[in-house]
Amino acid sequence: MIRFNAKALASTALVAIAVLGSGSAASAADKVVFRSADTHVADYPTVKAVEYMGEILSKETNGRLSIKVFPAAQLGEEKDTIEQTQLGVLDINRVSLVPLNNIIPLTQIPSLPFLFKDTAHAQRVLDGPIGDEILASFADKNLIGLAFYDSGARSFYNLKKPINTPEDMKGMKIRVQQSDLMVGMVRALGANATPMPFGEVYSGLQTGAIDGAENNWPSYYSTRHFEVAKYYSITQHLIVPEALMMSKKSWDKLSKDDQKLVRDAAKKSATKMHELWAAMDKVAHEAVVKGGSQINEVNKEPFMKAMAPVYDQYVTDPKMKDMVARIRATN
Ligand code: GTR
Repeated sequence: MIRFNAKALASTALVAIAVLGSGSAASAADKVVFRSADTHVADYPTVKAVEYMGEILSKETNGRLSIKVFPAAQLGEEKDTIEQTQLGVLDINRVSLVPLNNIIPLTQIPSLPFLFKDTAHAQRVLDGPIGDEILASFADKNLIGLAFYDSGARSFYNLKKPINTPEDMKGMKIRVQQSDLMVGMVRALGANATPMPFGEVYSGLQTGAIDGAENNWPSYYSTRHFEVAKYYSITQHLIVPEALMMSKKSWDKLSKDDQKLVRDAAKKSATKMHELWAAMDKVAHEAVVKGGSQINEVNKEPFMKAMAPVYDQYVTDPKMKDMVARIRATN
């Protein structure tokens, strides 16, 4: 968090620029610029949505509160920025829910394969009490869960051949996000799971360190992975949202009123994200088709069956079992 005072002004170029350009609505001493991280490039919907949240905050406080987003993993890969957020070095962070799996147990639930019927079902669950419970559990780990963002569905892609059945994946080296659950999920298919930061996947594919990975259309497209790994097989095994969160240290410095403003602005940005996501999903899908990706539909049943054991392996806690049952019972 950058708080504007004489000492900070003397030492930070960013502060000086912000004050010069800020107008006179809020006095320099009151201003707070939240630093926020994102692994995605500047025009990706997640980055735009957090910037939109900043615009709302700035408008509602006459420029007293605002957000500066650092895109393209400038501040590090998700595993590192999560730690920085816990420590209060970063104020806000937008990450996938998956790299939180090893830290916050309940984040594993929406990260389970084939749990949600479709993205609309996921949205209904996450916008309701179950979503609130998951976000509230962030506080045990020095984080404040603010909102979920759309992230479509993740499918496998690789540079060797179309995947039609789990057997096609036997022995393939598949990159996964840094989470034990993801390692278990890919191993259940008989493939070799390689946990790796997002930013290393492109070169991993190029050098053959990995044969494939899994992601939604926008990420497959924006990273240019589609140029190297041409075979995209629509398994849609994961419908896992993004998480928008704040450092508890930064949160605790805010007044109750400002905390409410931040929470409300985050929720509004999630609504904005629906629009941004729908548009980008379409653009990305069309672009990879045009770019020569070989896309195939798959029968999901054998994948569901092969991945089912991860539920017994990872959902052992009664609270988690209960949540899975409640999600399945949600229409
Ligand atoms: C994307 C997600 C990123 C990152 C990435 C990955 O879908 O938006 O935050 O987690 O996946 O696979 O690492």
